[in-house]
Amino acid sequence: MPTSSLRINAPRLLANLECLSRIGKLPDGGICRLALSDEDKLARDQLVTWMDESGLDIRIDQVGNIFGVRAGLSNLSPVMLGSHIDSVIGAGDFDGCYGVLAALEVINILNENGIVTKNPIAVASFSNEEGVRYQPGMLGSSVYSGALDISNALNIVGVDGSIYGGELERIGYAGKMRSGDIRPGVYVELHVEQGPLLDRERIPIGVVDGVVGISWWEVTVSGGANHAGTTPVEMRRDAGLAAAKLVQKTREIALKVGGDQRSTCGMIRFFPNAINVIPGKVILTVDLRNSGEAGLAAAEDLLLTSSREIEASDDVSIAIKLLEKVPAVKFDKDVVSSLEKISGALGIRSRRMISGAGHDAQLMARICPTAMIFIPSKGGVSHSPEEFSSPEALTDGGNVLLHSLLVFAGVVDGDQRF
Ligand code: HGY
Ligand code: MN
Ligand code: MN
Repeated sequence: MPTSSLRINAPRLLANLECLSRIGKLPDGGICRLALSDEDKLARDQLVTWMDESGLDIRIDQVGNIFGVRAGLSNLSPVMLGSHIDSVIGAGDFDGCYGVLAALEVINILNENGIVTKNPIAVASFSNEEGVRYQPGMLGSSVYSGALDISNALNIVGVDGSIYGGELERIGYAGKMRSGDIRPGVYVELHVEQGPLLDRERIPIGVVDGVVGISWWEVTVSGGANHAGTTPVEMRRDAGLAAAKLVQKTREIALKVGGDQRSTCGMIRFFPNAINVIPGKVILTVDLRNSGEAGLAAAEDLLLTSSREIEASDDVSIAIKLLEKVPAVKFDKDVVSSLEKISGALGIRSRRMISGAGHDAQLMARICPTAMIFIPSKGGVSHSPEEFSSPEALTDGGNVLLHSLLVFAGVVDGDQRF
């Protein structure tokens, strides 16, 4: 069969996505497969089984990234396709998993058609991309790309008090391969958009040429625990009220900085968290994002000044700790234009866009030419059980990934060979 008429086996991809989505399924819908949890282990085991069945050489690195490698005719730099399979709490079926399983589907098509690529291929599943249990997020790709030191990573304490390295040993994924040893010539990540743009504009493919900058903060508000009934207002040092004011302020920061500035308080914990005790302490998180470094810096400054104002007005103290800082990236223009051309050659309309969500590609861009392919998310919803992409969209994205691989791995003539 001429390579131009190759297409993925959509029913197989959809079945594998459905199978993986059953691991960590919550009773009320949604998935909870936090990094290095028992559910993550089960999903990893399933992925490794599929990789083995597809004839891939499985390698696991010191931080728990999983790679399935397929030899090429040469030992040129491999083409790497991947994403992540860990999830947030109440996740949808496709965030991360789609990119990993579509890459595996590409391998199956090559196998079934007896195609040996010029470049080797590596399918990657990066560890702890979401960062819900262990901050920072994109931990596996950060270590892989040299942005985070392996010993620091292994000693990270999770929100549940567990230690990253200890949990990695417990689930049996503390690999021996030095992180970063497979040096890709190009990295392409297929992902659901997780935003409203493609769905709203009815465009099947997004060619992603950049990702926003992200900073994550842990804010500790300390006041004074006291009796809910006997303590007059003027005597209160209410950490709960002060925290509520800060949550309001973070929304005002996004509006004040404007543009594509985003700010979110996703986690908040009251201490002692008792109905009749004025909270003495509150720990909350702030997630700031902006496609421009100046905008992100302005938002961070406003977070600081807002905290100082609330300290004064509410007689509390506020400590702010940086949990993660990932700069905005622009992807490789040759890879971007190749993806556009490939989508066009398949007769699938595309548009360029940047990503408001963080991705492993954001780190891989530090070490090799990188870009991403998006498909529409219905209603732009993600990080929710309502996340949905149609079988047609999932198939389109898989076919663009398949033909991108054929070009980048030297099987067919295309724009760029790596
Ligand atoms: O937070 C993010 O943007 C990604 O889903 N990890
Ligand atoms: Mn993701
Ligand atoms: Mn996500």
